[in-house]
Amino acid sequence: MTFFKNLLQVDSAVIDGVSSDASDDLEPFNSDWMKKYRGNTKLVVKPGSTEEVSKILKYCNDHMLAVVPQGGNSGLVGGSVPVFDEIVVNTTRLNSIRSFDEVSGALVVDAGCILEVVDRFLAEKNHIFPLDLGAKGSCHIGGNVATNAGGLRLLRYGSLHGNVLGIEAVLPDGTIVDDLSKLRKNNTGYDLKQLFIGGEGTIGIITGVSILCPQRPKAVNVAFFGLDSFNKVQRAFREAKGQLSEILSAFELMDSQSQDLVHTVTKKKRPLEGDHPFYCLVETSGSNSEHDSEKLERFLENVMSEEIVSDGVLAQDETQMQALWSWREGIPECLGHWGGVYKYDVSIPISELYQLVHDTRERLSAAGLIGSEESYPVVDVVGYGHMGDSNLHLNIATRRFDKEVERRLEPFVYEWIAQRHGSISAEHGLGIAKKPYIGYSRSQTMIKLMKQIKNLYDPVSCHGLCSPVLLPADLVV
Ligand code: FAD
Ligand code: 2HG
Ligand code: ZN
Repeated sequence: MTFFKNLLQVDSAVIDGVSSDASDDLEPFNSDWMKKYRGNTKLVVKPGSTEEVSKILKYCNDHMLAVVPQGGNSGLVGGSVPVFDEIVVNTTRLNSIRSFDEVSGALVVDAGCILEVVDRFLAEKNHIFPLDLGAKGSCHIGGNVATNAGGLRLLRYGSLHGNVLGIEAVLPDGTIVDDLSKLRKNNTGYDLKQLFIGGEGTIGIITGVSILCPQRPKAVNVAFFGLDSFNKVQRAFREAKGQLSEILSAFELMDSQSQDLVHTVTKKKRPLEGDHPFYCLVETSGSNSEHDSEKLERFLENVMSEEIVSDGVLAQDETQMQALWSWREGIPECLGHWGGVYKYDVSIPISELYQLVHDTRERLSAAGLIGSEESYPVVDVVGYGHMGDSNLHLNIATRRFDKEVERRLEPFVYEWIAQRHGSISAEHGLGIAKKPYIGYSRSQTMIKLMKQIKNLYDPVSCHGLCSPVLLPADLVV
């Protein structure tokens, strides 16, 4: 602590917005949303400008101090937690909307702007942020870009790798990289901003983002339906792409277990009568309300008459739309109700997407780890996610984090995915949770290339804390 006090005295301008003493003040920065990872930071800095970020990183670089960037701290792989004793560089005070061009749709914001705040700003301008996710009320745009978050409408608006037009970032030695272009096309050499998108803070701190935002759709419609097999879910998805085509904006999957757990926690009235093994939420976004709802109604009639869908309901107004979405968006929060949740966020070829849930459930059942009584560690195994992106969220809701459960899950899940050439992280990143397992999804050559890039931008990081591959929580500068 004396050391940090000295640091404060060295250059108070550098560390404006510092918290360094009361451990209560530091608690939110030392724990994560899942309450799974613990940090040990004694110092949180909240720079108010790109220049301050630059001064902080230069200072830390010169004094060999480790830092970890932190946005809204909503990440699900522990990447924003100072698990050693890193200084937290929190982006909360970088919160200005810099500019918006209503003709091109190019928006420029500070990295610490909260996603929901930005989307509300855009709503007033009849535009929409091309990313939406359950943590929108707390996550920062910089964190979204650093994790290349996917979210609920990637199917429609595409990945941040395509939508981000430019980035301003600070390298570990304090160099400010100004690549805040607003151009859609710019083929002049390597597109280096892509390294920061999904880079999880390993090569620098993003301070500003320029991004292309589409016009807000005039008409949004939502349908929710029940199906009796995963085969039928796949058929419904094919039909949705064919029949709803350009207006399809989300196709989300939920299994009955996930819906049962949401029901147990929220006690809300279910959207459909009876039990169905699978549920899907389909959203359309277009420009003509009458045309779009007619199209969605026809689609629902069609898939029901073909017996692809067993039962379905269409939202009649905004309130009903939000109520239907809550059965999907509310899953992560409800699963945390019993204690800990083991989370796997995977890409698998779509035909085998749900088989992982069956196999995992069977494995934990065979080991006698699942049950309704308190003595069993596992409450249930559930599968849900972004069907439209072949992205499954396998979640194991537990009463407590448990070594025996963990031993049965890992490396089983990763081996299962590698056998099918899938990805062990579809959208949440590696963080500290998945970093040791990168080899299940990337070849040694790819890992070597990544290390070379990391070393190029951050050559002094290999001191003490550094481990052989990427370690997002160790932006040691
Ligand atoms: P943090 O959690 O603070 O940080 C995440 C990582 O980025 C860390 O490694 C951190 O060091 C780094 N980082 C943060 N800011 C910067 C910066 N300015 N520069 C460089 N590095 C930085 N993710 C999805 O992809 N899709 C979803 O649908 C989705 N839904 C979610 C729903 C819930 C309820 C929750 C809790 C999380 C969800 N997430 C989802 C996970 C999470 O990735 C996103 O919430 C979000 O992108 C993280 O942003 P953040 O500001 O909270 O970042
Ligand atoms: C979602 O799609 C998020 O709801 C969170 O990506 C998934 O908690 C999870 O596993
Ligand atoms: Zn997701």
